[in-house]
Amino acid sequence: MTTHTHETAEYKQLRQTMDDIKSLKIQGATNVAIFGVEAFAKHAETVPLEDEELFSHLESLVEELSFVRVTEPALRNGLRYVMTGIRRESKEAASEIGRNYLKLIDDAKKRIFKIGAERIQDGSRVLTHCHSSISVGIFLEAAKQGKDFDVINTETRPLFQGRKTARILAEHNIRVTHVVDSAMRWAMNSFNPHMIFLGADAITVEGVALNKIGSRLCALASEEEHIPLYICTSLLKYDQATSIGRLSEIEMRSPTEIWDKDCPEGITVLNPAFETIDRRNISAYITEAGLVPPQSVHHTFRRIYGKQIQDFHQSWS
Ligand code: RUB
Repeated sequence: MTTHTHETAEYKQLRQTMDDIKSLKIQGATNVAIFGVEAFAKHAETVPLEDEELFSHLESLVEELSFVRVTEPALRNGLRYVMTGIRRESKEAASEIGRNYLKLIDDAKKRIFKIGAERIQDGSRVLTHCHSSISVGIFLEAAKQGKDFDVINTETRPLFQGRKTARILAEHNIRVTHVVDSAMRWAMNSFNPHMIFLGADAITVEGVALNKIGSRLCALASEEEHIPLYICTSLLKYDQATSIGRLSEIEMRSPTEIWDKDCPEGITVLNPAFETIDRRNISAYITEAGLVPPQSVHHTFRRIYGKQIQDFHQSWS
């Protein structure tokens, strides 16, 4: 009996992963990349197709998966990495190639946690927004090193990802103060945090970061209160398409996440998921390559990953 492309367990798992990314069961740019690349690579290895049929099937899946959440270049870079690897080697090597990308992410995370933790001292107070696994990883590393500090975090409407951050910190005995998003500037003024740590979903060629809605307000308030703001992220989130002039897209999510059943007729509810943080407001990126100023992100990305991740310029021309 012939197995069809859509019947394998790996294909079903890939579809499930896409649903979980869309619904935010898998949340945060790093996890989106990890789970997306893993499921794609396993499917690529087992799909019962060869040659042209194989590549056209995989390319269409790359297109679909890349835009399940539009503001996620770490996933797109990972899919590009796997496709390049398959073309160079064979589809039989796909899972291993996928694991190599996950290792890049994992190595980057470990380095960022250590480098970021250097910034935290006894008595430090840090403000964060939303749930960034990278920012949280830095806090946990600093706590592991025995540093005594506290964190202020926002609840992050409409889906309350900030509660996840607060829960994890509390579970690790890190003092955390939780406020509503609109109290962000009030919290800066009242508690004088020494610095702000935000994650990133995407980084553009100009060194602009894209992160959860509210991040730009946070950056503007940090300017008013003179608080340094760091973006804690792997350079794998660099959006290569921005270097040929494309704009990084901002995902619009369903209005029902904000106001569902009892929303009266005649009201337009908008739910942008992310916004840009001007590079002017970014003191530095805390990355696997160390602290990187916004204007150096593009060159640092190419220096570190240029050989491993197919250059966007090549694939585009
Ligand atoms: C999460 C968010 C996070 C970044 C970075 O948005 O904006 O700050 O994704 O996360 P969402 P990480 O909840 O819509 O996915 O540091 O884990 O990569």
